[in-house]
Order: sequence, then structure tokens, then C-alpha cells
Amino acid sequence: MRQTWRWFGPHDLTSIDDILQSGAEGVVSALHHIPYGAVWTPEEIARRHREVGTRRDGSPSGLAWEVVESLPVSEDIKKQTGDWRTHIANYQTSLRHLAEAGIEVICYNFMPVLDWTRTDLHWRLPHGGTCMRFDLNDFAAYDIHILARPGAADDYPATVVEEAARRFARMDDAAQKRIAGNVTMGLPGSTESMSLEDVRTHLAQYGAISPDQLRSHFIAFLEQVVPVAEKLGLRLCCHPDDPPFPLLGLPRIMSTGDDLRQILQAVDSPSNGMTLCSGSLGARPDNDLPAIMRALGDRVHFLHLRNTRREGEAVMASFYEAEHLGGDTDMVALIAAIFEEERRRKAAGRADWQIPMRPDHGQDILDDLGRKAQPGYPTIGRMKGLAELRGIMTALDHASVRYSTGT
Ligand code: CS2
Ligand code: MN
Repeated sequence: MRQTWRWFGPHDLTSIDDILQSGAEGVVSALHHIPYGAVWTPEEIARRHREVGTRRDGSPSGLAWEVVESLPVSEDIKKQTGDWRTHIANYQTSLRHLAEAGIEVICYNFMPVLDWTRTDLHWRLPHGGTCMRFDLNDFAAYDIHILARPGAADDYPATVVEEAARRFARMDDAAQKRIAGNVTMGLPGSTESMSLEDVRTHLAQYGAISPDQLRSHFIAFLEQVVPVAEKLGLRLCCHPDDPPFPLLGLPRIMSTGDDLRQILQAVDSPSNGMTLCSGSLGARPDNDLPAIMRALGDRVHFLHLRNTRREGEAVMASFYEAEHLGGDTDMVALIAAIFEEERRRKAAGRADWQIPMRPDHGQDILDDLGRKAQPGYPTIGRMKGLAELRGIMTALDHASVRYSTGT
């Protein structure tokens, strides 16, 4: 695996100098200031390349921008409305520019309206640090009572509907605003959330789009961009839904191993790949991460390694972001499955045998606390996560060489 680190650009509280100290070998970044649907120009791409390659004192960092996360897919493309055809043409142009700049791995997602969704961005843990949490009862309180989405109560079990009503009754204005803000914070690179009116407008626009229809829009998009990516030698990789179940009545179509398989098969090219995000998929009990890696591994072009702890065995349940080795996903088994895939690729002579990984979110610990980092992206918590993951990688690697029984 190639160890990488997500960097939001010059305003990121974690500097390029800090990233060097994490031991990461490469950088994951995006041009967050360019509006969705617009072209990423060679000049803007070159600027980010230079920023990644330079330390605070002006000397070379030795790091390169290796993975794009994300080249966003516009809401118009997802809904096939407005300028969606132009947006697809612009996407193709951006891919060309990225290929010319030598970047091969391009992550994106196909989640309508929201990216990752949590109810609490700083949930206090027994050890004194904080993490992000999705509380189903709080989320239902937001959906049914704060957003007041018609028919929302039908989407939750009766016990959740009752608890949501109790919680809502105890919330003052500030608490309601906090939850409403947290729920829509997950838009990458943003520190702002959407107003209730914005959310209602977005939901109304998705009104009649079924999961099957969204899937067909997704496939139409892939049919246009994958051949271009293939010609350019790029690897596209779709990030799964986070959390991996429908929210606010919006369709979600990248939540399970079967969902991923369908999309990979629909446009059957090595350039049509996925980002395996263990924290996203792992929030659902019927997703077996090592099994998904073994089944779909040859199309996994990027890895997000983190862990969640579920509270309950229902598909839709509360969870929090656990320590990287401390959640429901067996990280050792998952890394072993990744190594197996890498060995297979290496034996087949594939140039892309080493899959880039990054520690996805981290808990806020020590000096992270009170620092206004992008939620989920504290410096120290992620460094701890990366160090733990690196420990497993080193141990498995070492064991396969030194302690192999030779059988
Ligand atoms: C990321 C996602 O912060 C995160 O949880 O994994 O925001 C991810 O960048 C996008 O969904 C990928 O398009
Ligand atoms: Mn992720």
C-alpha cells in the first residue's frame, strides 16, 4: 500500500511540513474552490502541485499530489437536469488536464445532495477525546421535527420515532440549530452547512428520482467518462455512501457489496473502479469488508481505512467513529486481504499493484481538541490512526517473509 494523506490546500491546519512528519508518502487533494461542474484548468492543477511539493521554508517537500479526492459530480449530472451534458464534457476535460499533470487516481462519489452525514461532530469519548457520531434518534428528530419532511416518520422504526419525539421536546433552539448544522457539514472542504430551506429545495428536486433511475443516471455518466479515463490511463474510483443507507428519502445506490458490483459490471473497464472506504461500508452489519475486498479487489484503486462501532444490528443504526483498530471491522483481516490483492497484481506485472491508502477520519485527541480543523480531519488523531495501520502493515509484511512456514 502507498501511504497517503488528505490535504485540503494552503488553508489546511495540517501543513505540508506536518504531513512529512506523519511519514506519509504522497498527498490526496482537490481544488475545492472550483465550482462543481466547472473545468479544472492546467494552471490551477499546476498551482496545487507546486503547493504540495514545497515546504514552509521553500525547499522541496518530496511529496507529490498522487490522488484527486474528489473531482465532484454535479447535482445536475446526478439528476440529469440543467447543464448536465456540459458538466460531463467539462469532467472529461478535467480528466485530460489531470492526466497531463501525471495524476492517475481520481476519487468521486455519487451521493445525492449530502456527502458524509453525522449528527455530532465532537462527541465526547471516555478517554477525553472526541469523535464524530451518527445518532439515529437525533437524526430522526431532525428529519421528522426540525426539517419536518412530509412522511419522514414512515422511514424509521416506531421505537426510533418515539425516542426522536422525546429528544426533540428537550431541544432548545440552539440544540436544534446545532443538529441541523452538523447534518449538512459533510460537504468536502466546506466549513459551512446548508439552511433548512436549501435542504428542502434539494429534496424537492429529487422528489421523483428512484434508486433505479439514479443508477441509470450514474451508468450514463460512467459511459461518457470511463472510455476517456481508459484512454488516458486513469483510474476512477467511486466512494461508497456514508452512511450506507438511505437518508431523508434520498436514493442511495453505493451502500452494499452488491451495489458496488452492479456498478463495476455495468461499465466493465479497469478504469471504472471504487474507493474502498472501510468506515463508510463498515457502518452496516451486512457489509463484510475483507470479503468485499477479496471479491472486488482488482477494481479497488483507493483505500480509506478507518473504523466505526455500531450500536445495534439493524441496517440503519447509530454508530460512532472508533479508533482505527477499535471498531467493528477486523482491520487485520482487511489489510491481509489487501496485501493478497497486491501480491496478485504484482505477480501479474500490473504497474498499479500498490494501492494508495489514507487514514480516513481520526478522533480529536491531545492538541487537536479545540482546534478548528475540518471535522474528521485532526492532525494528531489521524497520525495515530496511520501509525496503527502502519504497524499492522509492517507486521503482516514481515511475517509473510520472515515467519512464513514455506508451505
Ligand atoms: C471522505 C468523503 O471525508 C470523508 O469522509 O471520505 O468526504 C469523500 O471525500 C467523498 O465522499 C469522496 O467523493
Ligand atoms: Mn471515506
